[in-house]
Amino acid sequence: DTHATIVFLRHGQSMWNEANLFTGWADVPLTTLGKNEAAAGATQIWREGIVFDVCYTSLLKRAQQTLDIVLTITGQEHVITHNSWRLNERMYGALTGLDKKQTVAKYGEDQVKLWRRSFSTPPPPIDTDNEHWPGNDNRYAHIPMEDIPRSECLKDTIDRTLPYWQSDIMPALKRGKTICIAAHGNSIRGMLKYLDNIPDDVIAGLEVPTGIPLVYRLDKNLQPIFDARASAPLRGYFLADPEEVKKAQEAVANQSKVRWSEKQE
Ligand code: DG2
Repeated sequence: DTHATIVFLRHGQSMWNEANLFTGWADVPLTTLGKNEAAAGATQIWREGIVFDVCYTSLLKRAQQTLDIVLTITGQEHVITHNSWRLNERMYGALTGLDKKQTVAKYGEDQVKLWRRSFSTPPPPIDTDNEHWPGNDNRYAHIPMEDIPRSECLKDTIDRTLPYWQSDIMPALKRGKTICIAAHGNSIRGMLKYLDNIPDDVIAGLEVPTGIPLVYRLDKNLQPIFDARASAPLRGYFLADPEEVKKAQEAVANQSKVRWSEKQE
């Protein structure tokens, strides 16, 4: 029997996804395509008949816009939303704002893969005079300066996301609520790792597709109930057919792939 339900939703295409720039904590809006991806996800949530009790999102526009679109299209504008910096994307350090393919051209494919997908190698730290340094941004003024990251690997991201999971998300799940978490590739990875006990190297390579809702039904011990539609190693299921999920996952992985024709330029 389902005691509580979680819908994870990674935001759709942002302006910087479209431009193929490392984003992290840079606050860029969705593109029109990104809004449409959110709308498609919303339609799936509505079809599945999921009604939220409470929602969670990051302090970044692209996740907030995604959640707004979902709540509007499913007719649930009144649902309370909590925002936290702990659900933000991984802080991309000195790579923030750089072109993913140009970075490959400069540092090589292996190094960039390590920065993007290793569990514990953070990108180089950002300078505190960089315009993207979050320490100068008032939306983070309530966070002790020493907690504001200068760069984060997946492990660092998970370590800052999970305290929020314990303090703010778990209580709602214990009370049997249906919740939506609209967030980012790496903050969602952290929660999935925890829920499904996924090893470090496997979670680092797991691509979270954009805009496709991922549903977890939890039993009364808050353990995921295996669903026939689940895609391993996850016990949750995507609201899309497996082919579409696979394509969306490959698209994310390939953001730093330089095509042969581009190598010749
Ligand atoms: C991407 C993820 O985050 O990058 O920060 O550039 O999905 O929030 O726009 P998003 C970014 P990768 O981890 O896939 O390199």
